[in-house]
Amino acid sequence: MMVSIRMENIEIARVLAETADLMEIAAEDGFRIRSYRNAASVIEGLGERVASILKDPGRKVTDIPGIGKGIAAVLEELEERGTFARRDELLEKYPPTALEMLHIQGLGPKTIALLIETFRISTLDDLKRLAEEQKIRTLPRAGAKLEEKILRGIEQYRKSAGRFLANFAQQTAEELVTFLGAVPGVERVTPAGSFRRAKDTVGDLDLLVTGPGAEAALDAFAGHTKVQEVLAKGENKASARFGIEGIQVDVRALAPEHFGAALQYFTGSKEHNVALRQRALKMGYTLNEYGLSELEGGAVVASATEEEIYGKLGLAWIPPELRENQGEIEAAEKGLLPELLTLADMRGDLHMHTRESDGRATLEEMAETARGHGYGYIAITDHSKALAMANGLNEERTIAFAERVRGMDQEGLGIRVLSGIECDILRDGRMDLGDEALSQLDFVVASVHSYMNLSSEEMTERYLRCLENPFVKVIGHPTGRVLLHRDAFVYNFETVAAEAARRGVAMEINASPERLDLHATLIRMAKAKGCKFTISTDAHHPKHMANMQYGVRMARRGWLTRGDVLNTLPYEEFRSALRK
Ligand code: DGT
Ligand code: CA
Ligand code: CA
Ligand code: ZN
Repeated sequence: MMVSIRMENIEIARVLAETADLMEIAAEDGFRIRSYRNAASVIEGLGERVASILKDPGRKVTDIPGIGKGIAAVLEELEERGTFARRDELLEKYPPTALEMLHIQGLGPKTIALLIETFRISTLDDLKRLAEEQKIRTLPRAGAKLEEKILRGIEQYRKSAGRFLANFAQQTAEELVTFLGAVPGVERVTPAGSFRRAKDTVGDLDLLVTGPGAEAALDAFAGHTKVQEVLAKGENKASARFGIEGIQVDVRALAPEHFGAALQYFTGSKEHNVALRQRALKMGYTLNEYGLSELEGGAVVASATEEEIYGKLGLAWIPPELRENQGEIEAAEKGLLPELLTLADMRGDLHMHTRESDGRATLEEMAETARGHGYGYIAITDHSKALAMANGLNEERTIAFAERVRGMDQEGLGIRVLSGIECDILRDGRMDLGDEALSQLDFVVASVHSYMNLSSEEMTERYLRCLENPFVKVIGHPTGRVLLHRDAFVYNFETVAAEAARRGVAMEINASPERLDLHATLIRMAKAKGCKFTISTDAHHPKHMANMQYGVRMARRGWLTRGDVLNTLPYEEFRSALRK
């Protein structure tokens, strides 16, 4: 018999996913690449070890859905020697940095292959130097633009490496809450940290476990099949890298009497906690993860719930989204915390795409899903013609499609459907569609999708000019940021927000987890300038409508109440609240 390596599923999944990335750089067949990625995700979630199935003569790995003959051969080879021929060949040809390079915005697999083959680079620093020394522009079809893009991309990548989007964190948190909750004797599993504060991205996940089974939960976690590497394990805490993506998860076991103090402490933010501790000291207390105690004598005065702790400090309980030391403690002291809006307040979704442009579903399917979310209305906002890549609509198609939307609205489907458009704002601030077409629509979202690197002056002018168009109701994803990939546009947001408020144009909070745009700071700034908001998902598929929760949480981080957000209103009131 052969010696066997007995790799864990998670290692196998990671190797397969990595190989798929390398195959992409090597420009291999897309179908094969997908089969590797698919196999990786199937194996990552498999309840049973691949190694055991391989060992059992009565069974075949090809019986696992998603595993074909090709992958089966790879799995056998992996089991025998921990790697396989195709992967070895790829690794010989491309340095490990190639995998990192795939994460750099603006660098496609083809360019990466060309760069590696031409310059034999092996690190990101090599690549950076090449771009700085302006050597990349000598490549076919490359130019100074690509060098700039690479430099920006590397900076962005280094800044965001090791952070994860909120929806990914949510998925992982839900999976682990279920898993740990099923350990006998576990009473409660509660996410804390930046995830609980609803930050747009999280560095790691922090989970708190209570109950007599809490310590056993740490063992179960460390032994979870999707754990890549246990980083630390003690009586009270286990940390590990989890899943193919390797997100760090910290699990802490607590006694129930400390739960409130621990939840408060590990929810953070650090800045909020520092301010709260100073307040405690001034009042003659100390505050740590075990409780709030008297400085003299050490008697514990509160520790089981957050409410008691905030209460003893003379404060109303502060929603986690506000805990950034941005005035929330003062507001809690004076009883001036806002009554934050909730997901249940939302009555419509006002930014979505259908097959008419680059969406994946029909008008009818989108409306049907929206009804399932309990909404009273939606706006259909496909792209305008400047986005040719997205099959954007010209004037003629806009008018014809609006006709179809109106027809549908009149069918009485139990949901009102507004005819709309996401109209591009051209470089000079004019709208991509003429007034005649725009005037026939119920709802115009104006968005920037091009010339994103204008000077601050030009970009500010561009937005101000766009606001002059009387048909514009909302500014879509107002800063253009793409989380972990692209920074916000640089312009004078305060000036634009003030002008939008003056003209009755609302600011969008784009709920897509890749954008979350506006973010909290700018939401508060816009609100201070008098702006109203919409929260919309920018759905390109019915399932994206479920992303509303992320937009609402961002709005909460921006201190918004129901009254600040137009699409919390019932249909008629909403229509009359829109810019005239
Ligand atoms: P992340 O993970 O980078 O997205 O951000 P957080 O806020 O989840 O940070 P993390 O995971 O390092 O710690 C979770 C919370 O625990 C943090 O928000 C506050 C608290 N904490 C952790 N370490 C310290 C510390 O050294 N001092 C204070 N005051 N609080 C801490
Ligand atoms: Ca964290
Ligand atoms: Ca942590
Ligand atoms: Zn857009």
